[in-house]
Amino acid sequence: MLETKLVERGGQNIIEIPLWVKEDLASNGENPHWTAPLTVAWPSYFNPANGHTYVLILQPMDIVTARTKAIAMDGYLVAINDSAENAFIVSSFYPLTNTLGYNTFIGLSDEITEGSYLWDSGENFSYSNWCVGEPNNDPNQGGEDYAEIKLHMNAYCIGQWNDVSSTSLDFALIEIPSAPPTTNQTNATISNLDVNF
Ligand SMILES: [Ca+2]
Ligand SMILES: [Ca+2]
Ligand SMILES: [Ca+2]
Repeated sequence: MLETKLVERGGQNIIEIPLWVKEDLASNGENPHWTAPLTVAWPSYFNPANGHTYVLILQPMDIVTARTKAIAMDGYLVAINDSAENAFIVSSFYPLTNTLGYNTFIGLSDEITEGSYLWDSGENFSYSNWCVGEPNNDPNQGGEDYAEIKLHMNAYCIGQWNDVSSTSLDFALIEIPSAPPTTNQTNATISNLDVNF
């Protein structure tokens, strides 16, 4: 069993999960070898503009795992619906992710029809904030159908989006279409994270 604990860091409530990234997960040259505990930010990130709660899981994972965790929390991988929401995400989470070497999945893909992007949330896809030259569906990666937001300090075009492949590992940002839960619900959500390596 993993022991999670709620800690305060920089005025934010953070769930700390005592896991360590295995070195073989850092095969990509831009990813550092971590030795620090992984953390999940919860429940501090309430966006008053839409009344939604955002949970960042600071654990490198593939897109299938990321989507599974979002659903387990009664949410979806974040749908960035306008420039204000994009700015909220960058200002809230870049300070947590910028030195950690991974970008962050958002809930946008063209896995059904190449070039036709859909939000996991089911919302209309109208706003976009792609990095210049993206999405490129990079053939060297066998195609790319899943979107990330660039939130690490060495990334080109920080705060903008890129498409990556199904084997890419990223952090996950989950949007929950409700206000932060009560303490009891928070405890339930911690168990729902079901983090395993
Ligand atoms: Ca949204
Ligand atoms: Ca694609
Ligand atoms: Ca790309």
